[in-house]
Amino acid sequence: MIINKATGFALDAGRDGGKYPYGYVNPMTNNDYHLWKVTPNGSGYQIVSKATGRALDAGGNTENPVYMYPNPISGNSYHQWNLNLPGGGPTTQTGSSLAELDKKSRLTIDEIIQYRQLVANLPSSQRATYYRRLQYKVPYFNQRDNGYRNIADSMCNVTTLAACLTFLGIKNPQPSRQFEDVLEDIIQNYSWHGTDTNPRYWWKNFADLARKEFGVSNPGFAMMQGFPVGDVKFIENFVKENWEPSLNNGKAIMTSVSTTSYGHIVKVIDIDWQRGGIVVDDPFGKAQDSPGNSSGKSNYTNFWNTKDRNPVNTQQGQDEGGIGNDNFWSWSYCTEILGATPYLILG
Ligand SMILES: [Ca+2]
Ligand SMILES: [Ca+2]
Repeated sequence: MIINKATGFALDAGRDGGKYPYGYVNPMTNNDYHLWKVTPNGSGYQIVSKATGRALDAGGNTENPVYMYPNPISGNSYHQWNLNLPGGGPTTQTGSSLAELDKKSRLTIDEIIQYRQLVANLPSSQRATYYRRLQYKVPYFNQRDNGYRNIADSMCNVTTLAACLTFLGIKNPQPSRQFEDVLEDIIQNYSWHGTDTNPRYWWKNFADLARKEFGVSNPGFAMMQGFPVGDVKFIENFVKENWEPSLNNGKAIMTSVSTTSYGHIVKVIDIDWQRGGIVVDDPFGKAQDSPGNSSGKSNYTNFWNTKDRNPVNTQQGQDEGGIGNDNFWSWSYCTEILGATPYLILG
């Protein structure tokens, strides 16, 4: 954006159907008329509107007003602007392009931030594809290797929250420690209610923590209604109406599941209509997608992450080893482990 120092207004490319620029009172990063592409042009820079593709033109030498020329012309001095900016003006872009980042199977936190910025600049119709792909590029978070090893098996909550925040491009404020251990410290300052017995078991705290500590917007947690086991149509409709639009918009989803007697929390990363089910990052291990689950049965026997992984201070952006990454759960299994369960959409 190009914002005037005196007025605080944004240079907007949209007056008279895009023929003239003007100052808009409220700069908006999601308004393409306020976004400009600045690229070298001869000894200066051309300044092109993202919304219209028109070039800022100085108007000639007959006191014509500055206006928007239909197309940028290389070498046209009326399209060349010298930018008197702090630090000497824009440099050529140092980051990677979206195509380069998209080739990588895993992204660091800085790359995730950059990826999301590049996707946000795409036309809205193109964003969903990339947001859905980004879900698979975010590192895997394992709760059983946490620094707080003695409570690690109760840390699906903060571990999944760390994974969700990382997907949203939120940096770990203490990079020398695992993000989930840092979140554990933070959440212990929150209170809880009812039978939850610890702040990390209280769903409201996940929503509040994300908002207050990291500025992540969310509507608060919601409850999925109960439904009969085996009602595949119900879960398909629920996912289609409630979760898939959020994934398409680049949001993160954490949900409670009854894969263990005391309940568990995973990150929903994809809806796979071809195979018929959802894909999750499960911080505990690889729950077996097999029928006959009940809230009293664990489907992890022999498929949990080991606890002997060293408590390395995993840098955000590195996979923590484990077998719960990108795990597929069929619709029929979903009907056994979802229902009357809380979930939270972040971002
Ligand atoms: Ca961990
Ligand atoms: Ca994953």
